Amino acid sequence: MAGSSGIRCLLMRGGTSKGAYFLASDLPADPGERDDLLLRIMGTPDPRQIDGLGGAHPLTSKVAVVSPSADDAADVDYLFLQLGVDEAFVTDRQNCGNILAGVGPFAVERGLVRAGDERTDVRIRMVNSDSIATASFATPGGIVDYDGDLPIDGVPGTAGAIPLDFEGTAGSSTGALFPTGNTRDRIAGVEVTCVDNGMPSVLIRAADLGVVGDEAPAALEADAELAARLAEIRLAAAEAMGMGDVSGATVPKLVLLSPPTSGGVVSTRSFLPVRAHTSIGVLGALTVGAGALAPGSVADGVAVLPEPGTPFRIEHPTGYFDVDVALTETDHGWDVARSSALRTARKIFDGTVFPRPRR
Ligand code: NQM
Repeated sequence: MAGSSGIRCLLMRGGTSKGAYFLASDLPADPGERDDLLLRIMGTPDPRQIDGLGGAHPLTSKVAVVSPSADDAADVDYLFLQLGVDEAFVTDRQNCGNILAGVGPFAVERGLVRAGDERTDVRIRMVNSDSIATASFATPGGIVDYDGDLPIDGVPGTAGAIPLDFEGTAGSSTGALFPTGNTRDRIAGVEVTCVDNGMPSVLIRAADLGVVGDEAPAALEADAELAARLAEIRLAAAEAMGMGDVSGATVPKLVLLSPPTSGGVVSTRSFLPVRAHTSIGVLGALTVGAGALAPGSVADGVAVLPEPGTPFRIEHPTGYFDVDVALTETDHGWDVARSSALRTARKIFDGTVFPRPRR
């Protein structure tokens, strides 16, 4: 149990992110106590997170809390928690498809799911959005094998493929794929597409904000004028998406779109929402994919659409993200017919973590 005696923890790279994975039963049941403990484990608040596990970036200040599921449709429940780096917050208001990639292997490592002889499918209820994802990974002889030959951009080398299939991602945080009821709106003086295929996001043409869209994440982060404009658009767009006042929240995300330069459908620069993403999130990419496919969105004239029904690539600062997204038109507008992506994960460390003492 929690305390200065240490807590059982598995550190894992999930996709292009890194996080601490815990069994819910190893953490305090009270959310306030749990969050206080996690902040002390990660070394938050501190820009360097020098006294904890965090890696000084939102993409490496993440936590997965995993437990057996009471839902017949799932094997395990996965609660994702995003921690601040220099600010002391813990939020369950967003999901994370990168950290999701490690949840199935973690469930096997901890004995929550019995592995098959070759591969294992784990049905995961994503508690944050109350939707289901199925992850499949290699378990030769009943042991998780993280190795393999799949490269993913943003991670050096290769690892074993973990296909992720999502159900019910459309509107998972806002209630609708296009939460304003439109595929394009004019908000705070700029055209945007507000879309939520698992990650509520505001898509904006980079050119409309005076940038090219091929800048390095650090250069975009350093642009104070751009940051102020993005913050203004985000607050106004979130109101229009029914999300209320999102000051201090990590959603909705912002994504700048520009024409593809190397064979993808569209080029992206995403914001988390203040720090710039070094690649793109999983649900983030599936959300951009859904937005780009919708007729009339701000991607019109920017994106080069794929053959209908075929998987496609979203370009990001460190390469590509391959997604398989298809939309279907219903009586009440656009819905998502298919959402899946390929990731990898790697167990880095399994042991006992010692939280910084309370001050
Ligand atoms: O969109 C970062 C990440 C993410 C989220 C963020 C993610 C997703 O890359 O599914 O994976 O947008 O906060 O880890």
